[in-house]
Amino acid sequence: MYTQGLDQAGKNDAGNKDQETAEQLAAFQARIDAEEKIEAKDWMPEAYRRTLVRQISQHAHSEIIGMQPEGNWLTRAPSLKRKAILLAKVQDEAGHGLYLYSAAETLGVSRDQMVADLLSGKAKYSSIFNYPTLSWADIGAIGWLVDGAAIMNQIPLCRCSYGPYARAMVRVCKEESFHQRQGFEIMLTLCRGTGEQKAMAQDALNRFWWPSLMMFGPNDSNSTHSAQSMAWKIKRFSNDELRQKFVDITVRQADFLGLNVPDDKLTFNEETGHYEFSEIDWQEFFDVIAGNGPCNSQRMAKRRNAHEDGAWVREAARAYADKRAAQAAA
Ligand code: BYC
Repeated sequence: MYTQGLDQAGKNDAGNKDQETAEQLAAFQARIDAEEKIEAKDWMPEAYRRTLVRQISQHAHSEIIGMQPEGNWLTRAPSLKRKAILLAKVQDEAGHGLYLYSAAETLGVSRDQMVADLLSGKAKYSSIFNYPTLSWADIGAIGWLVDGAAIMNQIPLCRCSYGPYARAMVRVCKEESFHQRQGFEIMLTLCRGTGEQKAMAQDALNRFWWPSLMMFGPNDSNSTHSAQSMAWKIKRFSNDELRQKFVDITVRQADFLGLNVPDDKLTFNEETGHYEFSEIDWQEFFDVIAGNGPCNSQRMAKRRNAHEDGAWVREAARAYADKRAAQAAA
């Protein structure tokens, strides 16, 4: 499975943009417009392939780095039950990452290359994971808001034009849905608890609200990839459309919890049926994705160490594969 994309690059010159003809591009777009799924061995424009490698690998990196803020609370979860649930959630995120690396590999990029791009800082991962988890309520806020935002963004990806990515998203979304509910349930428990617990939940909402809205990416007017990705049906909704859907749903959930969304200008517009909210601090967003958020260097240092610590596992797996290959050849 992993070598399909590599095979394909040689067969149809997908790696050589100059050889793409107008007919090929038109036929490809016609397939997209007809809602056909593009599969790993199909002809595709090089820019489509590169866009998918960028997005899917960054998505995978987000899942892997995203284990850190929650992993921070595994040893401090308030009960054995909470610990078991959190452990299962964090393991799910690892699974999503591996699933997504596999989907990206079908496009002819190796996992080693993707990991190297993450570790060198060339490839991005979601801005949200560069914020610290200071209290147990942050674990509730991550499940509720971060997984909630992730589902909003990922449900449409189940209909992405690239088959392997779309299919991977189906399972990922089911698990994210469980994650969102466990987060909301933590928040609900805290909000029905003591005054101190409710204040902890409010503080977590205050710190995670704006970074969660930033997860959807820059405003449509500043989104470099959206127009092309929507034409290719990789993205089905724009960044702003998904952000608005998220706000509309989540503000009502905050009301149910009895928490205040930290936005003085938040108002419900009866005519449009949508909440209007303040301008996002885009300077903060661009600082974070440039590597200057509160935890960027900590997250990357931990990831680099984990990668180095795992070198012996990769060596052992390679040695075993070589042994099996030699046995098969003999
Ligand atoms: N953070 O043209 P745009 C999870 C970058 S993990 C960082 O709008 P696009 C979970 C963007 O990459 C779920 N960078 O881009 C895990 C581009 O830069 P490059 C993560 C961002 O791709 C553990 C530039 O800004 N979800 O659920 O059309 C625990 C211009 O943006 C961000 C995914 O990865 C950001 N927030 O749209 C708990 C979903 N936003 O690449 C939970 C898959 C934008 O040119 N990805 N940038 O250097 C997508 O849907 C799209 O890639 C995005 C951005 C909507 C994120």
